[in-house]
Amino acid sequence: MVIRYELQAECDGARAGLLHTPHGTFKTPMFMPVGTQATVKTLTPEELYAMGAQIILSNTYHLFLRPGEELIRQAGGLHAFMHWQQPILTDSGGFQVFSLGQMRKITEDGVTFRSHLDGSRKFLSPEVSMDVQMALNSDIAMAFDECIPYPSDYDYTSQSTARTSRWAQRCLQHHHSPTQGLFGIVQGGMYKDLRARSCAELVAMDFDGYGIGGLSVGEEKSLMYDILEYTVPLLPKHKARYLMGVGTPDCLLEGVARGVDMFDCVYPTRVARNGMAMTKTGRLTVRNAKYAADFVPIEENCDCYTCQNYTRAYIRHLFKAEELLAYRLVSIHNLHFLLHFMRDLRQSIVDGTFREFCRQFRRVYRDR
Ligand code: PRF
Ligand code: ZN
Repeated sequence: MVIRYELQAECDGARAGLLHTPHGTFKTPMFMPVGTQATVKTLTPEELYAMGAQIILSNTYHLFLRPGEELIRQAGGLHAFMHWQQPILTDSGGFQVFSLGQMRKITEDGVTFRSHLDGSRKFLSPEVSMDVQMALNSDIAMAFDECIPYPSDYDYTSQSTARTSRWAQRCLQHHHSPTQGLFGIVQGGMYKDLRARSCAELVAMDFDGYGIGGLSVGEEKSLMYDILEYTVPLLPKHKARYLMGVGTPDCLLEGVARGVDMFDCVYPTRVARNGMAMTKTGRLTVRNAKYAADFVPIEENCDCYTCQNYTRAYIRHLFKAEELLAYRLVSIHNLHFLLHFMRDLRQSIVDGTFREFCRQFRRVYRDR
């Protein structure tokens, strides 16, 4: 088996484990920084590694359109191409084609769409997605799915979820790589019976792990938590569960509390480039005028490179002047913050103090 999940500790529904991959082992629960274009924006792999990143995510959709998977195959795969020798997970394109592709048309066969780069006609299907991901040679490939928009009616959700299961079967049939695992993706929208059917069908196919898709698509957080709480227990205990596209501290904590092992999100790096820093008490908009003469770090007691060396006043100045260092400094802080947050979460599971950790977090963290 290429991918193996090892459960180490459980505490109040949360679990700590290890995920073994061809490029090494990482600790779960884990947050995966997003490197859409084969780079985590503004950061070098050395910097990522130093702040505790153990696995990153990249995107089939983007690399398929540019520079093309054949070029990356020629480079020796994605790890060599981007100079990151730790594990990589690639998303299948089944989300980006729906959020970025233009004039898309879904059939049983796959999705025809126009490239958001040059408008040219493209086609993605379970087979194409597997071929691209095998060429990239990521450690974990994701099945090609449809991420259903929210809200969607029962009938559409039912049809789409059934098709995602058929696509998952085709992915499994087409996938053949001794150096890459394959995760299925559960869909089913906000309907519990469809979630249950999706889980049953995918679990029967025996994937190496399971993505939980179709959440964090605009629904209320309470609804997401409810669907998640219903879905996770339907997945096998001895395989990893990955909540796709989730990355705010409160959602990470609630996901971990419900038994999720992996997460990814552009949130920490995207908001960083808008001048927003993540802290234990919530977000801090370092661009704000009130920080103009605030000569303290973004967050006291943060041992990231940014907080060790720069003040809010200086970083605000960089944003105002549109200096490139601004984006780097806040990206460094935000990823450091989130990766260390996950590390502390994990430790509390191992120590049996997860409930205390949650209570403490909920007391100080403000969403806005
Ligand atoms: N499917 C895939 N990627 C995703 C999602 C999904 O449903 C989501 C949903 N939040 C994020 N990324 N393939
Ligand atoms: Zn910091």
